[in-house]
Amino acid sequence: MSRLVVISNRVADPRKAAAGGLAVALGESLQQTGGLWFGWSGTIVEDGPTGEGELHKQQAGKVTLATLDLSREDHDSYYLGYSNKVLWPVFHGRLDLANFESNYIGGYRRVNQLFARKLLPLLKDDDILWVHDYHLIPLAAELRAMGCRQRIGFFLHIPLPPQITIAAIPQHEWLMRSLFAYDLVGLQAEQDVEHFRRYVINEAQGQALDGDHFRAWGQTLRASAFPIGIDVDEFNALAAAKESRDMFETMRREYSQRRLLLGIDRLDYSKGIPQRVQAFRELLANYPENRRSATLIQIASPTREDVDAYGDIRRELESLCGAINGDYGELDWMPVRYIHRVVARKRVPGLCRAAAVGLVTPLRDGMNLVAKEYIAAQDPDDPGVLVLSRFAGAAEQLKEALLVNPYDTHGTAETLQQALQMPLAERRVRHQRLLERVREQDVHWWRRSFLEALREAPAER
Ligand code: ADQ
Repeated sequence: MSRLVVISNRVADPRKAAAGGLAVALGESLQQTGGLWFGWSGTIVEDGPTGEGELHKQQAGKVTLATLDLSREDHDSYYLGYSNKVLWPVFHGRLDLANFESNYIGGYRRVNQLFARKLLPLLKDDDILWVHDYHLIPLAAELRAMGCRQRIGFFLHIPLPPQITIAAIPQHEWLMRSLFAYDLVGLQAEQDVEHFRRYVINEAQGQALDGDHFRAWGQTLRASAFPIGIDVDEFNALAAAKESRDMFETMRREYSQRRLLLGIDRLDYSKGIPQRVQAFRELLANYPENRRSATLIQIASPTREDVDAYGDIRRELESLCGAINGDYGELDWMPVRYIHRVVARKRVPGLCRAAAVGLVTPLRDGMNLVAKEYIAAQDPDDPGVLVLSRFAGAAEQLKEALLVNPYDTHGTAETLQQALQMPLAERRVRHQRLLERVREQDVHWWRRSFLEALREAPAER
């Protein structure tokens, strides 16, 4: 079997449980093939030269971890700049938050070239390469320019927006053309594939062929949806462990007379957290029976704080939660508990299980794994209800959730009330169907189907 080489912005040691589902899932294939995982080391060299970085190698069982330092200038233009101030907002439909400063693209190209140059000598002829996410879109094109002929697949973890939104990126043609250096492009949802198809036909004047194959710029590739899942067994093992059971008991005790609604997210503007809190406010206003009896716990972990838009969303959320607690709170009841921190992964299943309603209401999301974790964590005999944004990739699979438009505050509030009122029999039926889907299309299924498709993809080189 060919050796698997994974390339992503960050590298995790797959043997460490804290690394989470993706690292564990990729780790399994990497272990089987004695693979290589390549990426940024996390180290920034303050006055380092641009386009250069020291390579570190470390053995993690059978897996080699190869990581590269980045200079401050490269990091800021490639990661903070082009990746997180251009690609992230545009791909999530937030053109208003994009900053098309011209020096970002230089850093993005330079770091992709640096990755290619340092990776190439580590490759064997029959390796199979799997590149992850928006930081590294042009990596295959850079590798090909240096003579790399191995099979290379790409998976985009975030949504691919409609053609006219992509076209707002000054370098969109270069970016989309560079995707055609891959043999397989994996997207989260069918809707993303549809956006890809429209771009190829209308913007690139290419063709859609049979079986998700596309031809443009003289190259053919396959682009299909491979919805990412969670590691259900790993999650269940966490749920059964002491930390999680303790968490569940504590929450049940603390909120014995109250219903919990729960949101767990990175504090990202794509996650729709202020809109969710507004909907909760409207629930309290329109259905006063929920006052004193419902509590929203919103856990939002700090993320990308070097980017201005993230400071803005934090302030907005703080003031909103403060206002609701001021307006509706009682001496013995706070409507919203907002916690700006990470919850230990070991406790997440217990917390999810204690919540009567799971709120996953992003304005836009590639997939959203919290939705799947919430389902996996429920007691099948008395499950909670998932309220899910129709704009999360997960909505294509999780049709039995209560789907909402997070921009519609009134509609979302009505759905929250419906969730809180849902009879046990209906909750059970919906949960059972959702759980089947989460189990069938778990992270191992995702990895296997992507790698199988990559091995079979048309490789013309
Ligand atoms: P993210 O945007 O990070 O991922 P998501 O899919 O929800 O979003 O995954 C987040 C993970 O981190 C989950 O396992 C969740 O439990 C955990 N997490 C989030 N906030 C936390 C907190 N405050 N405390 C503890 N744990 C927290 C990107 C894309 C998604 C896509 C994934 C995987 O944006 O759309 O689903 O990659 O492809």
